[in-house]
Parts: sequence; C-alpha cells; structure tokens
Amino acid sequence: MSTPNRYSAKARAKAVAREQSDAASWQRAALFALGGLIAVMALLLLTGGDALAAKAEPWQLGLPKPVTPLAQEMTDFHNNWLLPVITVITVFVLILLVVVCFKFRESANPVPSKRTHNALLEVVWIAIPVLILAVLAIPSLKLLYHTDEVADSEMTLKVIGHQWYWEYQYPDHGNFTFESYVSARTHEEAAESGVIRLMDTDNVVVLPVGTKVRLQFTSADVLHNWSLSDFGVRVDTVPGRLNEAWTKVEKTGQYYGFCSELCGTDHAFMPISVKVVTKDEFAAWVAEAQQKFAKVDEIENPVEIATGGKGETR
Ligand SMILES: [Cu+2]
Repeated sequence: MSTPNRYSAKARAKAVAREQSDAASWQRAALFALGGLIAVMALLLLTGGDALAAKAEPWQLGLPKPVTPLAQEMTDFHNNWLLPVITVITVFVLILLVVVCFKFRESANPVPSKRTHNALLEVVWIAIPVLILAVLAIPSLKLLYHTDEVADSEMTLKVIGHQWYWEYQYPDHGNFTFESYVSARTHEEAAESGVIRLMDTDNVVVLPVGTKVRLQFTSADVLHNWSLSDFGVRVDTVPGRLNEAWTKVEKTGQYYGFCSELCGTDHAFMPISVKVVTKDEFAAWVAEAQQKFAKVDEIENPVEIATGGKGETR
C-alpha cells in the first residue's frame, strides 16, 4: 500500500527513519531470541532432560523419571499430548503476533481498517479450541480414572497429615504407626548429620517394590498434600475425609516428596521420604518396625480413618 499524499515529505522522512530504527531493533530482538534458543537447546543436550536420581538435580529439565505405571502414564500424556499441542499453539500465536507487529505497524499501515467482525473467523476461533479441549479430555479423563483404581491392592499405607509432620500407619502389617519429621532444617544441621536438608526425615516410609499399595490420606488438623512426583501421586489430606490413591513402584531406591498444600508456618519442613526395597528387605523391616513402633490401638487419641480389607473397593 502506498503512503497517502497528505503525508508531508518531513513526515515521510520521519517514518522512513523510524522504519530503519525499527528494523535494527527487530534484528537485535531476533538475535537475542536466537541466542536464548541456542542456550536452552545446549542446556537440554547437556542435562539430557533425564534425571537419574529420585531427587531434582541442579538445572534439571523435564519431569522426574517415572517409577510407577501411573507416573509413566502421566509423563506420556504430558510428552505425547500436552507438550506438542501447547508447542503448536504457542508457535502459532507467536507467528500471528510477529505478523501483526510487522504488517500493521503505523509506518506500513497508516490507515487502519475499520473492520470489527468476521463471522467465519469468530466461529473458527471458538470451534478449534473447543475441539482441542475435547480431544485432550479423552486421554486426560482416562488417566484420571486410572489414578482412582485402588482395587486389587496388596497392602495399605495410611498417611495422616499433621502440623507439621507426617504420620504413617501400616494396617496390614500389625497396624504399627510412626511419625516422620524433617531431619535437617539448616545447612549446618544437614552438614553435621550428612543428610539432605529439607528432604530427609528421621523415620522413613518403607514400601516393597512391585507391590500395588493402596494409599489412604487424611489429616489431623488442616489441609496438607502428600505429593511425590516420581510416583505420580499428589493427593490432599483433608480433616474428616478420606482420600485414596494407589502406587506400584517398579524400582527400588530412595524417593522424596513434599507437602504441597500451604498448611502453616512450618509447611516447608514436612518432607516425604520413601525407601522402596525388595520384598524380603520389606519383610525384615516390618519385623523390626513392629518391635520399634507402637500399634495404632496403643496410642492415645489416634486419628481414626476408615478401614477396609485388602483390595476392597469403595
Ligand atoms: Cu504443608
């Protein structure tokens, strides 16, 4: 489109100068973006986006390595569905923005169009997002339903949130119970005792490998959230209410999680530490734990939560 005649020579010269400086700043911005992209890709290559340990590493990218069927499904859903869709949408919107910035800038388009409606375009930009959400809903709901399938569990672990520690009960192994407090709050404490600050706990939850464990959650006081990314478990513990989930860890090792519901001043100091061991090691630990820890019916005012037999559905 040619610039209308009513623009004076001075105004035109100004527009040309502005265009040149615009072009220079665009070049700078493009170079900057390219540099950033290369840096991110280099970082991805260096870290491989693949953490081996069950705790986050500095500069780690990507989701934790899944060690349960649920975490695997969640990772697949994220990597195969959500990430491609969000990438396409983001790139598409970015291209639109760049086109708009270039094509309709004041100097190139001094007389803007006064169009306000386009029926076809409006239908399209509503229908396509609806379609995307409808397609994503299918694997999403399937996954959500799967997280709820606690039937056929081989054992139960009860998790009770407290301000500010976790309590665990093993109803199928003599109903013993113990509390789990953070081991080190400061760097000095951590260095002294050789533990990981804000992650290790005095008493560790022990679970057998390859065993479907029903997890039951409740709270003694306020909302907490038992969140362990490697397992794909993240469930609120709600006072007066029982929530359920399940897990089946396929790899022995030490795993860490955190309370993920703001629950008061010491919210940051109630980590979750789970050690997954072989079935034999678990049996040995149970025998020891039965001696070491009190039974639920022996303690004063235990937190009562619903009980059920093995593999019982709700
Ligand atoms: Cu909390």
